[in-house]
Amino acid sequence: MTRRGKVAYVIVGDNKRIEIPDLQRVRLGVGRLKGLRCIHTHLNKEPLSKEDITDLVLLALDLMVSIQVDEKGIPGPISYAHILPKNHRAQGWHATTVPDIGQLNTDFLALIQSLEDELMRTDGSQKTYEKERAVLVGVTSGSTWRAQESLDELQDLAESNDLEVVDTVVQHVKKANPRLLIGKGKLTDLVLRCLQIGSNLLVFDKELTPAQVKSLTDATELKIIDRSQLILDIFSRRAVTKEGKIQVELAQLKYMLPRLATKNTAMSRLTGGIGGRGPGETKLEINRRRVRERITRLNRELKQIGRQRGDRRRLRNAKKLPVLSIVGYTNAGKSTLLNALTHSQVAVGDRLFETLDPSSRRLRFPREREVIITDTVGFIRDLPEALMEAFAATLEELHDADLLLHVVDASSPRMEEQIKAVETVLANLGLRSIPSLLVLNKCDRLDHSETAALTRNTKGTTISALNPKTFSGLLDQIEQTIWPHFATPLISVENHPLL
Ligand SMILES: Nc1nc2c(ncn2[C@@H]2O[C@H](COP(=O)(O)OP(=O)(O)OP(=O)(O)O)[C@@H](O)[C@H]2O)c(=O)[nH]1
Ligand SMILES: [Mg+2]
Repeated sequence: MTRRGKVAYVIVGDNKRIEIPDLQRVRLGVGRLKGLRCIHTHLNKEPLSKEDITDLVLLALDLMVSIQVDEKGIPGPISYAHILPKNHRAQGWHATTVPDIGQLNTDFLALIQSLEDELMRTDGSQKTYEKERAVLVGVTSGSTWRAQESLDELQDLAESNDLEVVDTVVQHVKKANPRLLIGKGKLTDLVLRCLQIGSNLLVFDKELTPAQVKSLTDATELKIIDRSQLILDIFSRRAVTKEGKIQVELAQLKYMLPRLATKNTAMSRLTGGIGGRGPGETKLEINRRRVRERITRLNRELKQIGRQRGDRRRLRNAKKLPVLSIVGYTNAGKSTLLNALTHSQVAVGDRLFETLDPSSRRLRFPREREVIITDTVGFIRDLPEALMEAFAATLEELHDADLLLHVVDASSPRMEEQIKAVETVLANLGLRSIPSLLVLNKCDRLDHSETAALTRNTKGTTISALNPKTFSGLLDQIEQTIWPHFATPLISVENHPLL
């Protein structure tokens, strides 16, 4: 029954169960309830069951009401439950039973109104949130510590995508539930938490199968996305050039294709991306055939652009200038280093995936020597496959490099893992045979002993991209690798022509 008192659905079940149909898919605002009460009969002389409460929460119903009916069909005690704005005694809902209908004198409209008011007010008094509020969920059968660390990175990703992270949760599962990933009980807790803290977006720190996204979306009133979709969303916000935009749309379509359910009730919520960005709801409400056609067309366009880029590349190679490519984990400081070395203004930002489009600059060394230095898109562990494919052509250029500068954020607590992730990507791209230098950046954030220990353990060169005075060791190494037969004596920083 709707909040206005109209009957919305009539559902018939038996004495064991009733099946609630797919309720009309209206997207709920933050802190909003569905505007529906489920009123049903219980034939077994029991008040509300556990399943009733689960449905109340998962479907964000205004009320769940059960009327006990005896053998003769005479209605008896009535129970009703609603969600609570905050957990009282570890229980996020409240149930009441009255002996008969004559004693049911609650003003339900006022009750629901005050409930919604409070749900929207839980974290202060503002009613509209500026950013979309997300709850991040790590699911693990292993160590909590690892899952937490991985969630830290997911938080960076979410914040880079302008989301406000309102809670992070690690869920332990003995064995992943193939349908919902986590058990229904845990899912109910999560949904309740979201309702209470005003979030309608769950971000899973894991790639969900198309079936899982669908069943999670169907089972709850929340928007469900996974890490890959979050990364794709960031890329779609950052793409600037035509090539970048095509690459990202291609990756999004490839990611979506297996997720285009044939009976797609959840589709529009699934594909809207965060805040309805991404390829756009209308654009994606097209069927698979059209998606495939578009993929083919984009691939063709990409090839065309690739050919032009190939021409430029050949021109550059014809000049026989050595090529130096900066690679590394996202946010390591690659663009900052390129800017500092070449006095240029590639955009730099303290968020993940600032740079998507490669850029090249000239870098002059003493004795009339020059190299081309290129900045590339940052890497990340478990990069979605669709993105890797879409960016293959851009990354292809790395094969031209004579030397790779692997820039590392030495101040990151996840440094080692990040180095490994980059090495894995390089290996997958078949680039391990190109000489590479490990550049330990952001050393201004470390103290002397930490820097010394790092240099010893990793054999890398320490720098701070913010301070060109720290570059002399790095420049020496570059020279010695690129022109080994020219080995110049160490040039002091003061009169180094580059600095
Ligand atoms: N303290 C400190 N911060 C740095 C240093 N180098 C870069 N940063 C900062 O780190 C952030 C990321 O720098 P970027 O140069 O955009 O990093 P990137 O590797 O190009 O990142 P993506 O393009 O996103 O992959 C910026 O806020 C920089 O100012 C450094 O040596 N020390
Ligand atoms: Mg960059």
